[in-house]
Amino acid sequence: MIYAAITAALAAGDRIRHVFGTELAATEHSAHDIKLVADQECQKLIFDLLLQMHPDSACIGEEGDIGKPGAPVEWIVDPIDGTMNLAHSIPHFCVSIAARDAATQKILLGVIYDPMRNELFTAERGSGAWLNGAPIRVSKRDTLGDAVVAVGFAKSKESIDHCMKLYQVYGHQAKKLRAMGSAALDLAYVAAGRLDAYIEQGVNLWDIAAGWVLVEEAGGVMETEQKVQGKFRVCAHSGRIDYPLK
Ligand code: LIP
Repeated sequence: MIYAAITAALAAGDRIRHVFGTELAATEHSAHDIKLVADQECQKLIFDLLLQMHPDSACIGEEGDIGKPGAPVEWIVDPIDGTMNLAHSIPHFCVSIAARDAATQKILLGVIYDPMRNELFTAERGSGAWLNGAPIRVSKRDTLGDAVVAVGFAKSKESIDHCMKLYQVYGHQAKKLRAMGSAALDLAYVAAGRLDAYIEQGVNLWDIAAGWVLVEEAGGVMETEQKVQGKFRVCAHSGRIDYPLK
């Protein structure tokens, strides 16, 4: 199954790399979000490839769901995580594809591909986490004062207000704060030990599903809470530092 996810992620990543830097048509603008035609095109490309290789599966995505109802395996896809960055020609976004066991709701595998750096993060449950074929592990830093913490700014007033509180705490107590605009890449960077933690409130399952298994297979901890309207509060970290506010 991971071969199908990698094939689809690389194909979508190639499509995104080709449009990077061009004028991209938007389908939706809101106060703190944007949706692009490219999101829909990449999701269709990904779904078509996944269902060609696994016709008995179902697909859940940011741009809608298709596939066999009641299928034993569900693909959870964010075709472009970091859409705002792509729309502003900021080269920090990725394709995120996960597979979930429909019966247990357990995430089985995750693939995150950054087409601008050609970095392919992969993980299958029980088989470790990898970056371009090399094993990755979470950070060994064990004090908050040495930690680099990513905080995601979601879209609702509630999540933005909460993020401001996170900024107050970690702006003073962590080594550095980062807000880079892609939950999936933040999670991949926690798994790779580049970040010590990623915290956000108000993200969707497709933003975090692939990174979830990556962080756990890299030896990290995923603290999650499902909130209203299917949104999640996430604190992903190495397990070596206590984070006073999540
Ligand atoms: C984005 C997330 C990011 C969050 C943004 C947005 P998208 O996903 O990756 O962490 O802060 O509000 O939800 O919309 O680019 O797929």
